[in-house]
Amino acid sequence: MADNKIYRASTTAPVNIAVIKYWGKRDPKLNLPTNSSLSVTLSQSDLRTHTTASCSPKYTCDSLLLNGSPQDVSGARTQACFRELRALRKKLEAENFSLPPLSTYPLKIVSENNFPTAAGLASSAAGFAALVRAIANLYELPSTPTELSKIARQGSGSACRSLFGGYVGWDKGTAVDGSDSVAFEVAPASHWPNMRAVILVVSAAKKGVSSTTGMQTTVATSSLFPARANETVPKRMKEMENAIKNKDFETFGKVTMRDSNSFHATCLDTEPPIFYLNDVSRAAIKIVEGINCAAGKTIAAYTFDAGPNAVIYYLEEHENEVAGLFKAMMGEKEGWEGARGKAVQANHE
Ligand code: 2P0
Repeated sequence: MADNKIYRASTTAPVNIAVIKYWGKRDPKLNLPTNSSLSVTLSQSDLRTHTTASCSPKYTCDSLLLNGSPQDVSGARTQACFRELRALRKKLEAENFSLPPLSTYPLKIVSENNFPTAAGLASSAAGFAALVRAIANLYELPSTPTELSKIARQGSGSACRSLFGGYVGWDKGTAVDGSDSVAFEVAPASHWPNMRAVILVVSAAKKGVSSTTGMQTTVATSSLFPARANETVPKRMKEMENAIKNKDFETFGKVTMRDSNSFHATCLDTEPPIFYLNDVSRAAIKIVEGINCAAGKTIAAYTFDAGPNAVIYYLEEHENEVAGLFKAMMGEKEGWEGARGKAVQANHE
């Protein structure tokens, strides 16, 4: 009898916010970066993508629905993820003839974000991580998060970091085929469980310059960029890994803020210049400086991705001085919404 079944698997993937930023590709096709990066995974109860992958001989073509809207799946990035995951499933099927030939069936992917898409909140990171893991679960692949990170990276670079919880590095690697450009766990969330993040959504609008286009232009035109990629970031990666291992917030915070500023400086140094920060973002920087000045040490650290939204890291014991103060000062200001996050272990199903 013909197989008319629908095979299905669901998963969630968290948002990650980099404290050492990925900006620049040495290979745009494979999404191989010019520098390593490091991020903190946010709580899935606050910010995450939920994805269901299904396949069936009844389906007529591959499809992807994001927040209820059909998406184009013909792009090279989505195709690369589908191709690599199907190849791994095909291998399993060749080793075990009793397995149904899922690799030959069209795929249907249904994803929902619980945060604004493409607003500088790493939606592509959680999106591709969830897509890859949902299909890997559907295909019952024995792959580790590191192995899957190589596939998710081809969907969107920062997605490789969303396959882990806690504190996550992405090694730029040196191999031309990208085989060593993978994500790795620096420390689980349980290592430093009092880390908190408050996200200040300045604008939920789609960003003006996409990360992919922006970073390509920066690599091609910025004179500051080579020093950032070759000298500044390698040194900061070591400092940041040590700060996390030692639970040294002072260093964690200082390096986070300096790296955000260095990334935005290379954006401004791009021809034509790229402006992701706005006046409200700069006001947030001033408030953090005020908080740290009043405390006499670094207890809050801002970072901004490819958009104006601020992510402020702090420790739970400074909730009132940091998140409380932000709420009091900015709560009334138009365009500001607080979304409280907590750095926790991602749920690997
Ligand atoms: C990061 N960003 O490390 C940096 C900081 C934005 C600023 O990773 O072209 O969407 O899909 O590989 O992953 C955004 O870049 O770019 C990003 P693609 P992606 O989080």
